[in-house]
Order: sequence, then C-alpha cells, then structure tokens
Amino acid sequence: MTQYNSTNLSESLKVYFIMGSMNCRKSPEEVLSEAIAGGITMFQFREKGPDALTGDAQFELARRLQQICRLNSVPFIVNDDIDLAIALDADGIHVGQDDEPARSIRQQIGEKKIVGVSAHTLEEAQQAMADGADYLGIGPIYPTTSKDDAKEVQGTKIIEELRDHGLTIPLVGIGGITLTNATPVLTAGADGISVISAIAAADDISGTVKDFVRVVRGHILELRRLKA
Ligand code: IFP
Ligand code: MG
Repeated sequence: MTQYNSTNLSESLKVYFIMGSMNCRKSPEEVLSEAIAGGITMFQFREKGPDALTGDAQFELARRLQQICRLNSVPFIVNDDIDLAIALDADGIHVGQDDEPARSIRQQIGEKKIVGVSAHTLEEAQQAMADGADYLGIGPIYPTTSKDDAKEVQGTKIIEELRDHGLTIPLVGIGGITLTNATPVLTAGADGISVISAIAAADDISGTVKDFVRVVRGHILELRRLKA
C-alpha cells in the first residue's frame, strides 16, 4: 500500500465496514466480497466476543479477508491486535481506550501504517492525536447492539464539538448508523461513517452498501452546492 495522508485517508473513511465472523449470517468471505462489490472504502477485521474465532482459525480467516481486500485495493485494518496486524503486514490497526496505548502501537507498527483510535471526549481525541493517531472513531453516535462494552450514546454533538475546537484530523462516526440517520453524522463534521450491523446483517449487502455510498456522496455534493 502507498503512503497515507489525511486526504486519501478521508476518502478511505467514507464507508468504513467493520466485521468479524460473529456479525455474519453467511461466510465472512462472502459478506466482505459483497460489501466490496457495493463500494466500501475501508475494512476493519474485528473478531471479538464469546463466539469469536481464536488462534490459527482467526489468523487464517484474517488472511483470507486481507487477500480479498488486497485484490480490490481496499485498505485492511486489524482491530486491537498488534501482533496480528504486524504478522499480516496489515495496512493499519484500530485501538480503543482500553487497549494498548496508541503511542506504543505507533512505535511498534511504524510511521507508514494507519493507526485509528476510538475517542469519546475532546481530551481523548487530543491525546490520541498527540500519540500519533491518523484518524479517530467517534461514538457510539446512536444506540448499538454490535458492541456489548459500548459506552454511553453520544449523539452527533461530540463531532461538532471536536470540529468547533479546530480538530481537523480525519474521523468517522460509529454506532447504530443506518441509511436514515447517517446524514446528520456527516453534517456534524465526520469524514465518513463506520458500519457493522446495518451492512453485515443486511439481506442485500451490496445493495445496502451502494445506498450508504449514495448517502455519503450525496452529502458531499450538497456541501459543494452550498459553497458555490
Ligand atoms: N471506531 C472504529 C472505527 N472502530 C472500532 N472498532 C471502534 C470505534 C470501537 F470505525 F474504526 F473508527
Ligand atoms: Mg478495542
């Protein structure tokens, strides 16, 4: 993968799909392939929870999903697991506030990889940036069932607050985002949206992703129209 900068990272964050085997009603390879066919711009492998694969099975699944991403030039990000990210030579890693600190993650993975950090307050966002984060995941914006350890619902205000404080780092909103509530997340200042269930559990995965892409592109066109 080429060097990342905030412009192409902002592009990659537009429709950022996250999943693991436990989020899928059919094989994760099929789910990812259909999501890519619909136009996702980045993928995060997040194999977590009581039914998650571990050990070799997890590694092999991650490798197969990474290969699918590579063939389609979709950046492949590993959730949380620095050893897995390094072993796979993944494009990047995403860490939460309870995981290994971002500064240590950055030191281990090097300058060329993408480091994403979950943040829930202005202070956490500023700390993540000081620690070398490339992008932030802000949420949960809306109520979600995908994470059992999710923090209190934030709404879109937190994103406005970060932008009002002059933070220009690329960021996505995450948590309970659907086709009907995505636009306010973008209006608040997010570069893109991150989605698990609304894509992974959809009957028509590629069609649903296409609709998300349309919503995000529609917002960009609207911004351009307002500026003109
Ligand atoms: N945000 C994100 C992302 N990923 C996570 N796994 C998370 C919060 C808890 F969308 F990548 F920013
Ligand atoms: Mg985590």
